[in-house]
Amino acid sequence: MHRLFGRLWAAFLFGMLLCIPTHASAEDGYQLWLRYQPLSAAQRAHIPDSILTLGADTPMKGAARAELQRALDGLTGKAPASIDKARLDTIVLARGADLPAGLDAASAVREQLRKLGDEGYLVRRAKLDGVAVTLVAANTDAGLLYGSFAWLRQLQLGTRADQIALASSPTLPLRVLNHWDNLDRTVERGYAGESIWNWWELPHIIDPRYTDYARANASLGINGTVLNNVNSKAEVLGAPFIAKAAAIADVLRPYGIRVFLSVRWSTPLEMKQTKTADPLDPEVAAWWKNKADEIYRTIPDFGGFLVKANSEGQPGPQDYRRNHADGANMLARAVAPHKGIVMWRAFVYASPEESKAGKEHDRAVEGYDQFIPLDGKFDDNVLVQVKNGAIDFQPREPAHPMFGAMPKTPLIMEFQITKEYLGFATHLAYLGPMFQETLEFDTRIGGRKLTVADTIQGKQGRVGGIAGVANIGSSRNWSGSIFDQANWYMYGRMAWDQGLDSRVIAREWTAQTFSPDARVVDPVVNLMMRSREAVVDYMTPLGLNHVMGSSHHHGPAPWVDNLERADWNPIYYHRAGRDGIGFDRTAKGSNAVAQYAPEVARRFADPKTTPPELLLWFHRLPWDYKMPSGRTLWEELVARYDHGVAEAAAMQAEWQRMKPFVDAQRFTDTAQRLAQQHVEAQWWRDASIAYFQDVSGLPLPAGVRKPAHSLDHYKSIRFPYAPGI
Ligand code: BDP
Repeated sequence: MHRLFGRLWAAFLFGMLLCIPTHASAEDGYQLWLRYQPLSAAQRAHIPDSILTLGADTPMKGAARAELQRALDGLTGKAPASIDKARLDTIVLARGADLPAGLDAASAVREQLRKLGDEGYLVRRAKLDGVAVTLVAANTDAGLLYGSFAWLRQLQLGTRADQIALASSPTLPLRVLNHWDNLDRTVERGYAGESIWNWWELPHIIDPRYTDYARANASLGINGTVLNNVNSKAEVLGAPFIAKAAAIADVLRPYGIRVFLSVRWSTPLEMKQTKTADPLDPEVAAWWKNKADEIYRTIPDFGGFLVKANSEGQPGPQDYRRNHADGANMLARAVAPHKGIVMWRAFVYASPEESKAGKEHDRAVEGYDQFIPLDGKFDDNVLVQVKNGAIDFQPREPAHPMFGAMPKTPLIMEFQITKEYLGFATHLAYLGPMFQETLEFDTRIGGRKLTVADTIQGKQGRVGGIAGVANIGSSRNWSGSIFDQANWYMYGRMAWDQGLDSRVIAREWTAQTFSPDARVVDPVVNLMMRSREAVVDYMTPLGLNHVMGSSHHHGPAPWVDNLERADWNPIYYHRAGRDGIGFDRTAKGSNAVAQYAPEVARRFADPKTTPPELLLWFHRLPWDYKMPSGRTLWEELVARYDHGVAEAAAMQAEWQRMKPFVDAQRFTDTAQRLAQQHVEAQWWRDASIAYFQDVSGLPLPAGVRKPAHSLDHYKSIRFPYAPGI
């Protein structure tokens, strides 16, 4: 008892030094899910009064301690000054190597830590010098940080402090955010204000927001961030920008987050420091090697490069008749001596010889066609980053056929958290069910159950990672809307564990963001869980896709047929005419189905065994095709649009019932967005029905309401100042 008290006294004094008073702030969403509101008296009775970190002090342990202190201040509603000696309780943070002699459970803890890897943690009750404590144990400081956040999450969810027992480790080593942030602070597909990175003021002026960004990500276990847009610029690799990135890296490091950069393939050429960007040219390889050395001198734990090459007009190795492996490997060799990696994107949809003699081209097959032959040709530190679906972040896509098809190459799953194609930050669409749908997709590769999650976790080949295109900006609430924070949260939780259920994650987020009261959690979670399907129904039902307004992707535009490339036009995707609608990806059409394992290919090849949700993705069918519901395809399509609008109305009504439980600011902001979502859902429905009625020449099914305006009206609507372009 006395020894422990001595340790605590030292911890307490240290805590006093660190203690920064917190001010109760308005509920404007800035605190995200780390609100640390006072707990109920019953819960509070069991909460530790003090924090003890064992072993040598490090910035990461300091970060964990500061977070615990901040949280305990908030959760207990008091400063830590009043240690109640009669009911002394403490939270002890110790790495396996630092477990103290007086710990009763030491050998059991060591045993468990053996299974928890570099980033895992263990939280349990134990006795130290005979006194009950809460122990957070891990093999590394990062584990201690994650364990501290996990413990705080449980407290915020309403679990009593003395009943928390946790053991967890991440399923993937690489869990990153991709910022599509430009150097002028605009954000490609960003709907939450400017970039949080104030490039102009960096590296001299450090916005405290960078620390809060790091805290939020560390609370989820995100351990990497790509600072800039995949459509990158040569300047990113100039000395001034490297210094700016280094300043951000310094802030993120204590939170276990490594910094990466998106690089433009032609950088050395554009900087006029080489005569070519050919990856096989020794001068080019030497340039990249020197550049990597330069970066690592300022950012010793730099993560590596993310590359978008030969995609949407970006330069790449194919400009020199080299392939993606040639390009990726050259960069990989530059960062390999520093243990860096290259994340090479597979988002390509046009081959170099694309216009191969007028042959019908299916954008959906291109990534697979270009990359599968390269399996086994990439260096060990190259990971190929694949979007969740083969087209482009649509409200619903079947899983990309590349998952599982490259067993010798580690793949990174790329999800889009920012809602470019799902209503920006205006529409409430919780993406949890969508990400889960992809991760759980059974590839049947090898004729056995093999989910997409299994393929990136290395259950079939090499271990990969996960990336999320961030929805984070400088808007006060970070994500443009409160409910868009849930998508950031959900992404981070699923990045840690792909087996987590999206509903469970929604419950966690709601409890921490609003209140653990069941009168809030149950209805809000129900609203969230139906939201993405509502969006699918009013925007892209039955497997339709890519029918959004040109370039900004806001609103319906299924009629667009005049864009430069055929596969940028909505009419290319839906192929609607008098005789039917949909894209034939069976053997009679592009045969994209053949890219899946035989069992899956067979299922998708037959409209009868294709899930209705993906029907028009794989099949072109007559309007009077009989659906499982007994309706014709046309009737079903119209019914789905109507259902989507009804869902938007229901979501709006459900939120209204939350008024007594939610603070005015967040309630009103959300209510306004839901009202606008309902209006836009109606617009999507009306414009789409008006158009498909026009091309099909069919009358509206009986009892269906006519679109409010003429097709010409919908076609005339323009959005010259839509955000995110
Ligand atoms: C598309 C976006 C575009 C991105 C591209 C990509 O519209 O802004 O640059 O994806 O992922 O969906 O590279």
